[in-house]
Amino acid sequence: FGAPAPGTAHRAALRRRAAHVLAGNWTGTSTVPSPGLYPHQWSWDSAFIAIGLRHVSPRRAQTELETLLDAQWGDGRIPHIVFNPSVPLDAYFPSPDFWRSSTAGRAAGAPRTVQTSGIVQPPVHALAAWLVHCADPGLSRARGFLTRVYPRLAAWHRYLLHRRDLGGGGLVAVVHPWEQGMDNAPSWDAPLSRVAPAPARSFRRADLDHGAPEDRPTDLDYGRYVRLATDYRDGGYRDGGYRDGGVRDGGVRGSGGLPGGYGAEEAADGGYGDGGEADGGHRADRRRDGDRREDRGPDGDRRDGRVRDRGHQGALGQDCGQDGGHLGGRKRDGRHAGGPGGGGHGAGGAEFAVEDPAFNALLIASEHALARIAYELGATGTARHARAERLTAALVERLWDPAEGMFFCRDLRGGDPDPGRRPLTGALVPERGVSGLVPLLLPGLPREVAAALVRTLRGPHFGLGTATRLAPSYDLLGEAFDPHRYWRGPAWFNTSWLLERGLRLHGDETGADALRRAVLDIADTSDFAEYVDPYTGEACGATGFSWTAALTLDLLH
Ligand code: 9WN
Repeated sequence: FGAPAPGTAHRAALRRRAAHVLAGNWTGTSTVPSPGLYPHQWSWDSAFIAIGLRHVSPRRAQTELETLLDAQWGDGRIPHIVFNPSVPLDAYFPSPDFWRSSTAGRAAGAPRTVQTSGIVQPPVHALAAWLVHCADPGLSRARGFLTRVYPRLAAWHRYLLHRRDLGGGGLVAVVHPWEQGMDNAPSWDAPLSRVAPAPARSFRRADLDHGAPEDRPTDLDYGRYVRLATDYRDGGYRDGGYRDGGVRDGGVRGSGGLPGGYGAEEAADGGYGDGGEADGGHRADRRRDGDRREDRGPDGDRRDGRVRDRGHQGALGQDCGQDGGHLGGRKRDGRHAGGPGGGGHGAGGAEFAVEDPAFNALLIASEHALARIAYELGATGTARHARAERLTAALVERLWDPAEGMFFCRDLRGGDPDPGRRPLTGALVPERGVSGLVPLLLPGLPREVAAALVRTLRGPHFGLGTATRLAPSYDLLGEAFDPHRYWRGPAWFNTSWLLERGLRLHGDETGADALRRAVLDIADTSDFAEYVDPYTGEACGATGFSWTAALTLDLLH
């Protein structure tokens, strides 16, 4: 199963081809995941893309993230799609006229001119911003890149931690499978089964113009996706937790007084974390008007100046090279400290509310990155590292199953004898998905948890290095396993990249090197496929897929 390491000439050719894919998918301000299937900007795609693009053009990588952040909502959410107005409405479903962000999302502070979706995707952005900074710190400082993105990223994390802690245990819940990014993973089957599907005739699936039906989610899945998104939209994109007081509460603007000590910690980390300002729309409008000042952040000159004054001191202790680009405060062994913050409240109105291991692990990795960024900007960052460690403890407490040696999704509306009870405790969903292995990228995992994850990755359910070339998205032995259907078995390059980092972080250099070689080999032979058969590496879905090309570039470095 081991792929040979590519020679120098081969690596250079692969690098050129990957850069060529990204150049072809670049629109001038961001990169589309795939011109035919996904012709707009996607949130977590852009984060992965920026991580690779930084090796080709740090400037473009910064722009990629800035374009996305320009579409941030006033309540802090980063929408999962930013629509390109020059693309015909029927090129992708659901289109802007479905989401109606500027009207339905007005109370939540949706931008007035840029059209977006109203749901989110995994928070890989602070991690990406830090890695992009590290690619060219001089350029980054000269452009005030971190100074400008830091408040927006802080507002994004605050949105998730305040408005989306629907289970009251400190973790973030997704309210739609598209939010977690692994759309039709079998873990969603049970929670989705309670959702009445929208009639198939009420929408047209543009994805089937580009993808084989047997590689894509089913019509029944789509009916349920549409129903959930419609209900969320018709509720004004309001979130259900009791911390959700609307745009005008302390959620974005203020930083104090909320459960879990989030505000106090932000203050300790420099106090410039309130950058959402509930004016995502104004920012987007300004940008359209050509008033995008490269040298000034959305928070005005006062804060900008203050941060600049202290700007470069931070590089002394938490530089880009520390712990090989990993982002933890420190690698831990032994038991985790502290408990999850937050008081009890229910899943509000959300019909679908699931705590997912990968989504939360990426938030934690990004919180560590935000600590690094805060430090670079002159704060200590220690409170953010501490919060990341508390979130890691909550992740283990709520989603870890020691008998199975992996993390599972918690369906907040599942298995509860009394659906009216608050807080909802829900139940773990007994489906093994690759999402449950992604927390391996966390530095603060208890040692025995990391070791068990590596065993599970190599064991019969995922077979990495024994049965499979890349880890499948779902249990090889699971009833729903299908090696070609999207997130129900195929291997994906973003999850492989995350697992490669995790193996390396936890000391399995040999395993990480082998996985890296396999990713490079299969990206090459599959022509940068969207996803592949985990056994054979055969291409599925689109080719010339942006994050595949971008993460290839990163692994070539
Ligand atoms: C819905 C863009 C996105 C990825 C997701 C992937 C797929 C969209 C779709 O494509 O989802 O967001 O239409 O299927 O599942 O992870 O971000 O590449």
